[in-house]
Amino acid sequence: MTTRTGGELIQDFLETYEIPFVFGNPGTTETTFLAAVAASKATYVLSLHESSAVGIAAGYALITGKPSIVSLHTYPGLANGMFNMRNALMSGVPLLVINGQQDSRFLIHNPVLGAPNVQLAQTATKYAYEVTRTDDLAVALQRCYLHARLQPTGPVFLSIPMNFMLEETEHATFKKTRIIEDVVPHSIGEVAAALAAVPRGKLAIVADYAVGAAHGIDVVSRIASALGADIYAAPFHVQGTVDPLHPNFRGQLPPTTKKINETLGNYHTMLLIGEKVDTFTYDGLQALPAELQVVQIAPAASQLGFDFPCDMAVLGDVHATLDALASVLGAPTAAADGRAISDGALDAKYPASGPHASDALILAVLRHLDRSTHVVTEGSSEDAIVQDMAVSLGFRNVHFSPRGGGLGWALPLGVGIGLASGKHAACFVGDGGSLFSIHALWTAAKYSIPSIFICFVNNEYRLLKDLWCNVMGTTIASTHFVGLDFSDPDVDMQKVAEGFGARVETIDAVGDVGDVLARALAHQGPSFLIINREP
Ligand SMILES: Cc1ncc(C[n+]2csc(CCOP(=O)(O)OP(=O)(O)O)c2C)c(N)n1
Repeated sequence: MTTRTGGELIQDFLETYEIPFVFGNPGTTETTFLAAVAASKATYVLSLHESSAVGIAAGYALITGKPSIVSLHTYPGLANGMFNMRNALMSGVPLLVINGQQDSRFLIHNPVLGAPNVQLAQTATKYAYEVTRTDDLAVALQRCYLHARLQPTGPVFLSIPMNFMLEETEHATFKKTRIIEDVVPHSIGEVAAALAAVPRGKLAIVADYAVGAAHGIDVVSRIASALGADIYAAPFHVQGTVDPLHPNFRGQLPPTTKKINETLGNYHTMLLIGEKVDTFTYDGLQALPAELQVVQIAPAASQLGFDFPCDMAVLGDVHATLDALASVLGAPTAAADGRAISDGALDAKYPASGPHASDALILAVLRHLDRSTHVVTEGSSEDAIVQDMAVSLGFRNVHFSPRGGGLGWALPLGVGIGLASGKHAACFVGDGGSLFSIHALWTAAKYSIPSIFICFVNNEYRLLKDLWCNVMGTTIASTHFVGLDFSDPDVDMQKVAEGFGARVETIDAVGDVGDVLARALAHQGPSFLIINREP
C-alpha cells in the first residue's frame, strides 16, 4: 500500500480539483502547509492582511463559480478574516477556508497558538470541522470543498493540526465529483399557473444574488415580459442580478422595511428568486405586507420560507427551474428591446457645477467604462448615486454593498474579480471603507492584477453622520459628533495607496477623466483614483 504525507495530500487535492491559486496570509501553524503548496502547481497569492485574503478569494469565486481556497493562520489570522467570511456567507460565495492548528500532540497542554478555531469559524461558515487524524484528511478536504460548492453555496472551514502535513497515511483517494444539480420541480406547471393567474401589472419579481450566480438574468427578463411583471433587484445583492435596461425594471428594493412594504403593497404577488428581500433598517413595519401572496424559488431548502412565510416554496436549480418556467409560460425566446439611455437626464441630475459638482466626475468615470465592466460599490454615502448612474447606463455586472455589513469587502473583491477575469473591475469605495482592507492594493501590485479603485475622500464617516441625524432628529450643522471624523490629521490617502504600490491620480475635472481612465486601463496593476468630495 502506498502512503502519502498530509502535505502530499494537499498537493493531490489541489491537482485533482485543478485549483490554480491559494489565497492567504501565513503564520507558524501554516509552515508545513506552505511547504506543501510550494511543492504544488498552485500559486500562493499573499495578502498582507486576512481581510484582503478572504475578500480577494471571494472576488475570484464570484467569477469562477468555484470555491476559492483560503489559508489563514490559527485564531488571530482567522479572527482577522472573519468579517469577510461572514460577508461571503450572507452572499452565498463559496470558499474553503483552511487554517493551521497547533501540533495535535501538545494541544492538551493549551499551548500558544492552540485555539478553538472551529468555534470561532462557526458563525461565518456553513460547516466547520477540525481533523483529528491524518487518516481523515483526504475525506475532510473533499467534503469541505464539495460542500462549499453545493447549495446553499458558502464558506466552509477546515482546521488542520500542523503536524499532520508531515505524517503518513494510507487513506489517500481523491475523486473529482461531477455535480449534477439541474433539478426542476415536477410540478412546475402549478407554479406557472399560480403566476399566470396574477392580474397583469400586479406581479413583482424580486431577483436576489442567486439569479446572478446562476446566470439567470436573461431568463428572468423573458419571464417578466411574458407575465407583464415588474422586476426589482433585492437590496445588497453582491452579484449583478437584473437587466437594468429591461422596460419592466423598477430598481432595487429600498433598504428600509417600511419603504419595501409600501413598494410591495402595490402588488398582489411577489415572486422571490433566491434568498432574501433583505432589509437594512427597521422603521416600523415588516417588509412584506401580510396580504401579499409570496412565491419563492430557491436552490436550497434552508432558504425557503425562512425569513418570511411563503404561499408556495419551490425548490430547484435556479437556472433550470427558470428555463422550465419560461417554457411552460411560452415566454419570448429573446429579451425585450432595452430601454433607451437618457444621457440628457443624467447630465441634468448630476450637473458639473454647484454644491455637488463631484457627482459629475463619478458619472464621467462610468461613462468611459465598457458596460460589461464589473462595478463594485461598498457602503459609502455615494452608493446610491453610483447605483443610480450604473443602472441608468445599463451596467449589468454591478456588485452592491456586502450583505454581511462589513466594510473592507469591495476593495479586495475588485482585485479577485480582476485576477479571475483578466479585466479591470471598477471599484467605488469611501476613504473610510477602503482602509479596512487597503492591503489588497499591494497584492494587486505584486501579482500585476488589473484593477481600478475610485476612492471618495472626505476624511469622515459621512454615512454614519447622516444616519445619526436621521435617528436623533438633528442636523449635521447642529450636531456634536464623536468618533466619525478622521481629519486633523487627515489620512493621506494618496501616500497610503502609493505606499501599497498603486498608481495614484486625483480626478478633478470632467474633461480629464478619459485620459485618466485610459492610463488606468493600460496598467496591469492597481490604479487608485481619488475624487475629493464636497462636505
Ligand atoms: C468593518 C466595519 N466597521 C465599521 C462599519 C460601520 N460603518 C458603516 S458605514 C461607515 C462609514 C464609511 O465611511 P466611508 O467609506 O468613508 O464613506 P462615507 O460614510 O464617508 O460616505 C462605517 C465605519 C462597518 N460597516 N464595517
